[in-house]
Amino acid sequence: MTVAEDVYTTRVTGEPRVVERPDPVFWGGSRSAEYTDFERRGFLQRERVIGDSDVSTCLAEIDRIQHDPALRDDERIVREGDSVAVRSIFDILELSDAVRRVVEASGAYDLARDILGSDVYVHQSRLNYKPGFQGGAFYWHSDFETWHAEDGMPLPRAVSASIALTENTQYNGPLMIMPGTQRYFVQCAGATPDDFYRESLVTTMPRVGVPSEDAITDMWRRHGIEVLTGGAGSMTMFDCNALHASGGNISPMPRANVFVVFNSVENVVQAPFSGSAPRPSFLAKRPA
Ligand code: 6CS
Ligand code: FE
Repeated sequence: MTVAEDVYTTRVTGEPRVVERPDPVFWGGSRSAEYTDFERRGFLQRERVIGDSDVSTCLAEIDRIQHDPALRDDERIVREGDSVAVRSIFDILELSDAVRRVVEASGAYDLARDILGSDVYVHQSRLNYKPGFQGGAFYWHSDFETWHAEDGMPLPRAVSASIALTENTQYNGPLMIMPGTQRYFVQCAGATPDDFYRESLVTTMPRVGVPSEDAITDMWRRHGIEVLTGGAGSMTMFDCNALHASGGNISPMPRANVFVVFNSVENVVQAPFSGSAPRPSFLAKRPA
């Protein structure tokens, strides 16, 4: 695909537009009721994909990594902008064999293969950790908009599995999705600054790569917002282009979720479509 033919042009200088997505949401063959529902809403949820002992194993690994002096200044450990509290741990599947094994046993890989209609590889893995009282928000965005512009992901043929390690309640910063927005590509305005990830991963509301308030309001009016609660061990699988966000967490209860992004092997990342330099491998795995 050349930039000239790029349907998913974004980081525009003029007025951003909303374009209908020409590509499928469900790329697989036979559709179960669950997959038909995923195609319509842009996400699906499953309870208890991992058991209590696996949840405990993963939480212990998060604690180990957070307190490992050898990782204290590692750029994969992203801290909140206004404190030393950990916001995200990237490359969680590389940093923890235990977490990797738990995710491999969760059913997420097979589910991603079914939805994407091909074999898959991990584009990015992370733990988003919203500690009690200090968990920061993530403003409304489409992951695919970033992965297309800054990582060179050609088409929206990727999904994210979010596996809850703590209960996700209404009050501790759960994922919120605008169901159906996966079918529209919301262009964003503004050129991508150099090394933008150093800012975008930390700040609640990045200055580039987020839709306008008008676009978000329009999408909210047409699609509403669903708050994705679930017990520890539950999983949400959502489309890479669904508009989503999460509020801050000022409750005493932490919200810790493992996110694994599966990309189709037929959708391997190329040169970033916004012309910026490729991001580090902990954000976007590149073919060897
Ligand atoms: O830039 C990224 O890849 C990350 N940023 C957000 C807000 N969601 C996806 C991903 O973790
Ligand atoms: Fe996101």
